[in-house]
Amino acid sequence: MKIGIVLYPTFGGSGVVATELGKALAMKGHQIHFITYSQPVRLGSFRENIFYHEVSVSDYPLFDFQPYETVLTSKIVDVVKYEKLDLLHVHYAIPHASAAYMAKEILKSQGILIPFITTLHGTDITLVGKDPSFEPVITFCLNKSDAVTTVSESLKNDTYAHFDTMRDIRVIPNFIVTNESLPTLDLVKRRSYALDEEPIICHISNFRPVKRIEDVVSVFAKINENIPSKLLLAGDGPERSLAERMARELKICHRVIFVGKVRDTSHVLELSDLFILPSETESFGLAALEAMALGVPVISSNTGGIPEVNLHGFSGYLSDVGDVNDMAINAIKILHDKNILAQFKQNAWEHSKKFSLVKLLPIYEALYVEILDRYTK
Ligand code: GMT
Repeated sequence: MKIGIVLYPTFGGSGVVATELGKALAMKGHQIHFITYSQPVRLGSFRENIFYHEVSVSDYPLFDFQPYETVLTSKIVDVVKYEKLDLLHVHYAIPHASAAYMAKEILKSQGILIPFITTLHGTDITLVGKDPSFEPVITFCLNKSDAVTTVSESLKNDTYAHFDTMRDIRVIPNFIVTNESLPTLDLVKRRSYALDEEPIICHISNFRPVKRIEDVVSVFAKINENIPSKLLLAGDGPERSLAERMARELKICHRVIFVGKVRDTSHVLELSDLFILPSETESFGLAALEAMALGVPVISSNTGGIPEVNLHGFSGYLSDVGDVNDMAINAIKILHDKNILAQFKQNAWEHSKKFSLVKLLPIYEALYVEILDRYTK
């Protein structure tokens, strides 16, 4: 199949999932055309069956706001027409679903039929999408998509709760490339961050308020009072200075290491003993799954789709949003005994296999075939 994937190219989970999906489909022989405004972070270099079409918006002085969605729509029309695409798969509703709908209508007027599938990732529904300034457009596009998928049951329920739609929504969970075994620890590298007896705790995100970075630092401070540890913070964003300020106030600066944006998060996860994800809302929690796939247990909030990923008492623990005491107690339960930690690491890795790419890729492919069949009959 020739598939156009419209995505955000940044470090966000939706872009990561869309890119990894495209790469995996290309490996299976499909021709993949990524359409977005800059090279997707996880795309890597030149690969067989993968093409990248950049949407560049010129800076016209009349506009205070450059019309990205219009330029994206024209680019989609162009790519579908000249690359002879069979199908579009757009990730994140805003503005990708409305651009795809518009492109579809333009192409229809020229005698070209193209279906589009919308995958909802979270904030496009739970935070941004339900804002009255987006809601009517999102509702319309959900109803007009040839198929809608969400990355968790929780997000599916949120979509029905916030939008006026009765349409069928399929849940296709996010996936990871699973590892055959737990990675072997690079002790030399680990020693540049922590003493052998100090657990390494980590958090990876875009440091937006929804991630509750303040809770990450509070939980870590409580753990550190009981078990001297190190905190690795990967990523960057608006709440980073809050985390730095808190670390200074709590006098734990020497224990907190900011590593900034990391292209390959496995480098941080491979050194870590525990991952903290205390988010306010999270449709899935791909970062937690990526941690589990490398044998890192997860201390998280119990919001949104996280309980579908992190199993309480097995791959980690879940607490109410903001309950930093409970999170710290749970973390200490895992970290205080080497055997318990080893068991949780094993469990996290085992459970991550439920989300292996090998299991989930055929579900996407089957959906593509089903939708295309409707267009050819
Ligand atoms: O979480 C983010 O800040 C990025 C965001 C995105 O839209 O790229 O992530 C969302 O999609 C991910 C991939 O499906 C999910 O794993 C995240 O849980 C979801 N984020 C939220 O719901 C806050």
